[in-house]
Amino acid sequence: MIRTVTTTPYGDQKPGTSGLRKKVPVFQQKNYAENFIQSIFDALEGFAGQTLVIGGDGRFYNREVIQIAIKMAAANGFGRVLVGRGGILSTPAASNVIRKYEAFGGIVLSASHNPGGPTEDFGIKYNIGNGGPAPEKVTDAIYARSQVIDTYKISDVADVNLDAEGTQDIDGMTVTVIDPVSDYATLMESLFDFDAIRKLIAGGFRVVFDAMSAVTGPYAKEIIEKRLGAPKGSVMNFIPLPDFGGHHPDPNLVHARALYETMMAPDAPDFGAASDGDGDRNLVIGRGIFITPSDSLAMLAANAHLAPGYAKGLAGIARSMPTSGAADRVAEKLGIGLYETPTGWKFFGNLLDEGMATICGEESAGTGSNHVREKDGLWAVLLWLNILAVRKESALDIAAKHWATYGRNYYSRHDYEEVDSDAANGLVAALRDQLSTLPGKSFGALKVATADDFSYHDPVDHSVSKNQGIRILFEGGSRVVFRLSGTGTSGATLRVYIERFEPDPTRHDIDTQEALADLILVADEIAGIKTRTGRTEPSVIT
Ligand code: VG1
Ligand code: CO
Repeated sequence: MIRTVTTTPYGDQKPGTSGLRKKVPVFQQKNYAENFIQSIFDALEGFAGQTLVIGGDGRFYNREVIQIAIKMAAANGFGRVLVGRGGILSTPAASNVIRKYEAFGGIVLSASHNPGGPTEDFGIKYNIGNGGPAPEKVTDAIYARSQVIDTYKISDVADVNLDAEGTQDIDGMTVTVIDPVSDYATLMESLFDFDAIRKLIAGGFRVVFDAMSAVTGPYAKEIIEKRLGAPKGSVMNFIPLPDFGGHHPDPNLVHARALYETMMAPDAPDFGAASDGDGDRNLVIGRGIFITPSDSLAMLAANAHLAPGYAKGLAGIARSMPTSGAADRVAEKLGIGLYETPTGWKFFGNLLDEGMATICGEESAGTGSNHVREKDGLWAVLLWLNILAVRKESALDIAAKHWATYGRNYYSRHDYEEVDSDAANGLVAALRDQLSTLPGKSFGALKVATADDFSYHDPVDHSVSKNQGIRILFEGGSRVVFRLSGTGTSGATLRVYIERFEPDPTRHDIDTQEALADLILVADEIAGIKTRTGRTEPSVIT
């Protein structure tokens, strides 16, 4: 039986960089999740009788919202729901399922790398039929609807059994519980030379993967241990836990410190990797070398043709604006297009759909390709393994040769988390005020060439996205970028991105923070970070 429930709007349901993210208690407010899900459906047209994919990263409150979403999909007239067993689907796996089964779209429940638990973070994101995050036009419509919503529709039925694969019927809609892993594993096998990687591993190459008690555990177990033959134990923390074991499932040098230490030890394995809460980010560390995500994008693009799925070469490379220019040099050498988009995977969708870009990446540990429409953590790890298997060189050697060929983009991001929102907004406003007067000014040896607030003109649908980050570019190619996070759930997070290009191979082994020291000081001088936020140092340096 379908019930129409009266409700009142919540003022704060504006999706950010990647969907709506809030603390669990916010989502637990009466009708909060229902309002947002109904707003999604109300913003869409033409889904009657169509398929909706539903899945999440398994965090606290995942199962409850999955039940709500299924019952609301039935009440709103979808014909079929595909849901991952246990309510699990990694973000890239959800994207694949949407594409493979030609679904109308999907609802992905995740707050990604943010911690989980009763007082931690939760999130809801809508993906469109190409498998990618809804573009701004759609998220704007969802938000607008959420501000006036007065009813939602839900089926009054018992909970669906999420733990048994198979098909059930609710109010005329079919619900099929699917294996969350197999379609994804099949896709990976179609892209990479599993035989070559198997041989590499059988020959004694040691790989470790830290699933961080998050969603990639079952995927990595199946692919890395079962299909590629890595010894049991190669995949660590492989059981998805609702609170990620109390950790941040954020694959960076702070939260995956243990993996980093392991990879820097004298008896380190050959290759280490980790993924985040929802499986779309990756951390890649070779023995004795951390590869920054920006460098990883460039190195993967330069070598992708060594994997069967990319043997024909790349059509183009896309990167988010704050991501380093390392990939630009690869695109230039390959003679292919390089596209610079705002932060957030949703901006890559059109470029991938149009065949303009094949590989995309963000400095925040996201890399992916046209195989799905999300960034994909395990995909990046497998592409690295495929390249290592073909080149038969260490990651360290591959990186050193890459820098010798293209030059090195020293790069770091400094995050100031949970700063006062007014202070953060004031800082950005003050930067904007300086944009016209900065060019030509000198700070020590650094002279500002240009300064602007990044605006993106989508070459496919011609939409314009303004205010996507303040860029200060110096003569010689160094730059600092400032923007506020759109994924945080308390206060504001200021991100400062710092980059310097070094063509000289004799200067490619400097410590990154040291190589960027003068720019870090100038960033503070221009933005007044310390005085405005009251912070003496960043909360996280990646
Ligand atoms: C961050 C990253 C961005 C990424 C987004 C979603 O956004 O900077 O590159 O696309 O998270 O990734 P922001 O607005 O906080 O800087 V995930 O893995 O959290 O879905
Ligand atoms: Co993520």
